[in-house]
Amino acid sequence: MPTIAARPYDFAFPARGLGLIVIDMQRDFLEPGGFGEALGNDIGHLAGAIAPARRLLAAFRARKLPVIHTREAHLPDLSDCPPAKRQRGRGSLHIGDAGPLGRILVDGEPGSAIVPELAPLPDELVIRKPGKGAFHATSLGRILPQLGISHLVFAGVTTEVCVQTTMREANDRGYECLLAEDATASYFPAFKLAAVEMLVAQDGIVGWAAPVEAIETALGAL
Ligand code: C5J
Repeated sequence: MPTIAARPYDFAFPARGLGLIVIDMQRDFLEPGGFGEALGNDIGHLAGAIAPARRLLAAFRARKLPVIHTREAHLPDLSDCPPAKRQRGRGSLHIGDAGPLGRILVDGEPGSAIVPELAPLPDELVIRKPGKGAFHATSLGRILPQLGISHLVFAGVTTEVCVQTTMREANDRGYECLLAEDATASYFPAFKLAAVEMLVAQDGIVGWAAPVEAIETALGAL
């Protein structure tokens, strides 16, 4: 089996069982006026993940390996947004309120779109999700077996919220998971570092981590 040089040890994968999942690289999290900024975060911490995520997309597309994008966005009537989620926070803007990028975290609004640098290709799956984890209330759990995916590479934002939650969900469902360390980011750099360490601790209790360059090298050798 091919391998990716990773922590805590090399990540072995079947050449046709590997998929990429890019979590929530949306304007609402990365751009001014969106959900992330409404919560009081410094969005500048996320920009550095865009270029590495773009390289990952190029590597998977070049090998014709499956790519899945997720978007955290609610139905316009907010029927899939639990009151606890909508009411959380003490800022003036909440989910569903009108902001500079349209209604915050609502499907179809400008802020819910994926940033243009990472725009999905027409044949790539885009999963809208109402929760932090991408398996909750979505079709992802049915789609992965249909695509023959057993091993997943993760990228996206934020590391310790939606990326980590989804990676843990996938791990519990039997998928082998690798986090592309430089293609993920957090509003809190210390949380990113801690999340990566806790995922790979205990000999990979949740999975593996590797730089994009190591993933590019492995895919380039297929
Ligand atoms: C958050 C996410 N942080 N995509 N969502 O609310 O991580």
